[in-house]
Amino acid sequence: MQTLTQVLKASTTPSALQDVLMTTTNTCIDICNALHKGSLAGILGVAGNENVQGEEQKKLDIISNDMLKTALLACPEVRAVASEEEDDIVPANTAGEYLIAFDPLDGSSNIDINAMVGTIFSIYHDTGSDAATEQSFLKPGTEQVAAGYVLYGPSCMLVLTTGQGVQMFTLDPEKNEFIQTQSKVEVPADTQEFAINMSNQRFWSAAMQTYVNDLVAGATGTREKDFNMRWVAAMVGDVHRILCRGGIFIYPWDSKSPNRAGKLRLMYEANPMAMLIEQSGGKAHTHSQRILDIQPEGIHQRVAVILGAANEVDKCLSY
Ligand code: FBP
Repeated sequence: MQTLTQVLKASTTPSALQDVLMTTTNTCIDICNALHKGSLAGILGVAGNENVQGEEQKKLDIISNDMLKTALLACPEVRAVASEEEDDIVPANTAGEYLIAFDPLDGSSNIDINAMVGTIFSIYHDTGSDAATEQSFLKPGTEQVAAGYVLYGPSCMLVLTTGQGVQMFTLDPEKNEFIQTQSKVEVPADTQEFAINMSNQRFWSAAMQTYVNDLVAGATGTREKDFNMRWVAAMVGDVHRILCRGGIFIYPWDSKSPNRAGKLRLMYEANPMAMLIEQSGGKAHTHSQRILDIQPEGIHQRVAVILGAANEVDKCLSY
């Protein structure tokens, strides 16, 4: 079985991008080892302040953010970083060619209950003689040159695309290296499993309520087949299940969210997951457009997300 380094070396991925990917994934291995210590290292619980999203930050949100920021700013190929936990972009090496946007710890509400969390990243190519600015990052998701996540679960896994399909790697804790465990990931076009936070139902559009009611009605309703439901409360966990066995994941806009934008972040969550899903044969949309076609207006923009099995996404959008 090949290591991540060997897989990248054998690929057409530019060596500078390989360096950015190795810096990111090696730092995720350090985050994984920190997570395993949990309360023994006093890293659980809240940090006592809010991030730019208006959310209470967990200590591990800040620890993982600082670990990634420090490593990436020291990487000569990195031009700038943007993080869900940072108010503004952080310029790095002007001569660098890559911008990286990341969610250092997705699924923060799962940290203190020892449930699945992850790190999500999205990389763009960008050059210029001046330092990068927020404007440099406002590129549609179609321009991503790489995207992935590291899932901190029973085993630590990396799921990665550089635009030639999706591969999965599992961390060998003895060697502290990611080993390729799946070379071609495919999402079945149809499914009988959906993921949505049902407690928000009364705030959804009438169309979304009807769509989900028809799923729940199952074989007794218009869908004529039963559906199962799952909700990990960490997008990285729900998307991983879909890449492993199919399904549909929905975080719709709801009347709770300002200007009906949905909860999830375009740059740090929706775009990288959309690239992984599409590279695995699935689809990823908001209520009205393909996520990867969205022209971002700001680095902390939120969007609605409907992704997974291609035919089921089409079915949902038909409502
Ligand atoms: P962060 O933890 O990075 O803020 O991500 C948001 C998130 O936790 C997603 O991972 C997950 O899909 C969703 O929010 C869960 O939302 P809810 O708390 O409504 O179930």
